[in-house]
Amino acid sequence: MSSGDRLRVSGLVERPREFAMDDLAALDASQQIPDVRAIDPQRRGTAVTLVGLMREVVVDPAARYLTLHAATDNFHASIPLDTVRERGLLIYAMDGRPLPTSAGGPFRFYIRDYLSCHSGEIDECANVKFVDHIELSAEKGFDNRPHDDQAHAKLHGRN
Ligand SMILES: Nc1nc2c(c(=O)[nH]1)N[C@H]1C(S)=C(S)[C@@H](COP(=O)(O)O)O[C@H]1N2
Ligand SMILES: [Mo]
Repeated sequence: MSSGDRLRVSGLVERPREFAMDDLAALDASQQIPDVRAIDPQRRGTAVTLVGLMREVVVDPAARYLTLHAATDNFHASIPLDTVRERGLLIYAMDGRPLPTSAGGPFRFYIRDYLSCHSGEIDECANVKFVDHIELSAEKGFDNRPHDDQAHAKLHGRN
């Protein structure tokens, strides 16, 4: 995974760029969540807020959707920006090291207070693991989240 250690942010932004773990760690302390257990006791890792990340790229006001791409397993979710702007986090490290694949690393999206699977646009399924690219757009982007229990079971062998 040569590009797997960087997260690209592109689309309707003034300053498209790539972020390595260190770039995210260098973002303002006010946007850091040193230990996500403070938000969800079941999760581990260090996160930066979506607000902090979006500030770096300067989002175009015309952007209405945020699409999370995981090329590794071809999983994609496109969600209305307004609904996640204040609730989205990007988990990017664990114990000062890159977030392991077993935890969805190197970059994992996480929505505070997410809804249960396929119950809405910002459900648990939108907590995309192995995110390598975040794209901002005016229209809804590509999304292949499972739509129902059957598709979900097929994907995960559960639920
Ligand atoms: N890259 C990627 N991210 C993904 C998935 C996936 O298959 N691939 N599954 C999604 C779904 S359907 C759910 S419910 C959650 C499960 O997160 P967990 O494995 O941490 O419980 O991850 C989401 N993120
Ligand atoms: Mo899911």
